[in-house]
Amino acid sequence: MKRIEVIDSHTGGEPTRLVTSGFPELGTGSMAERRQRLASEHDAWRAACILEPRGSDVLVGALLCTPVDPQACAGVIFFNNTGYLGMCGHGTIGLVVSLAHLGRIGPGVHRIETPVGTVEATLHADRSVSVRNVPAYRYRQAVELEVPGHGRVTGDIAWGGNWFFLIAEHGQRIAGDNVETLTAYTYAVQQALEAQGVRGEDGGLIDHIELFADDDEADSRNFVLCPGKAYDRSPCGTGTSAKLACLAADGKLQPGEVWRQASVIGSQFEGSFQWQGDTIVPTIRGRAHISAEATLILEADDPFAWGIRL
Ligand code: PYC
Repeated sequence: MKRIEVIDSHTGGEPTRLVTSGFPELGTGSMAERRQRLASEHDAWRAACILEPRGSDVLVGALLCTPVDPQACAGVIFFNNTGYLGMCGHGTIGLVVSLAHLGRIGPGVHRIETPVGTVEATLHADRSVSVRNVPAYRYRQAVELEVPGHGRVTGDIAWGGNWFFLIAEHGQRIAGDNVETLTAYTYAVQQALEAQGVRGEDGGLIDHIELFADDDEADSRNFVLCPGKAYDRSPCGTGTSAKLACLAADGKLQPGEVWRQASVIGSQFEGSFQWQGDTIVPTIRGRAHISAEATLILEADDPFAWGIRL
């Protein structure tokens, strides 16, 4: 029998499962190197933790690691139902609140190492968390794409810690009672990007699709399709970072100005940025809540101990 200790939280409705112990040892390399080792040698542990029957498509995993730099409070590797993420904004907010719940950190500024760089998280006195993300930028503007069944779609490609295709003109209704249609539409866009070889600057797969609409209570409402086909219940920290990069590039938001981004279920993040050369440094602020402290158990004779893989 194997045991994995986890803390579950949700950030604006989007769940994070923080693994505090039980995964195999990954060595002392950078988070990018350890992510590579986890993916190539121990991927079954990701599946056991995230896939049914213990997890679900919506869940994002966060493996807590000892950081390389002793000044950092933690290292983290994010993963989901299909693989691994670069950064994860809602997951970082969940991580910080979980570490505070465990009594490992208090209010203040904390450095966290991720596979795509170090981020700085501030736990505020009111328990909200701001994350100073890795630099974000718009790579291509107004990219035209032929999407089977939907015709021509135009969007921007931007990096916010993951690669995003951001679409403003989509003709879709962004509402909680329309997520099946939104999922089908954004999945068709994601498939078209992949089929037509449209990628991020480093050749990275554009695996997050983001749609925007006006919102009565925020500056914008979004729908974000994540890799693995689940939609983000939160406004998506890396997606909001990518949005800020596009707003900055268009001169529609000034440094330090606050942008309120709502999700399709109505939860909100506040975002702002500072210029750093041609890129921006986004800061995303939101709240997370603890939902469980648990031990996952993998029984030796359980045929689905390592997850249901269809
Ligand atoms: O908040 O950055 C985020 C995120 C990425 C995937 C799901 N959430």
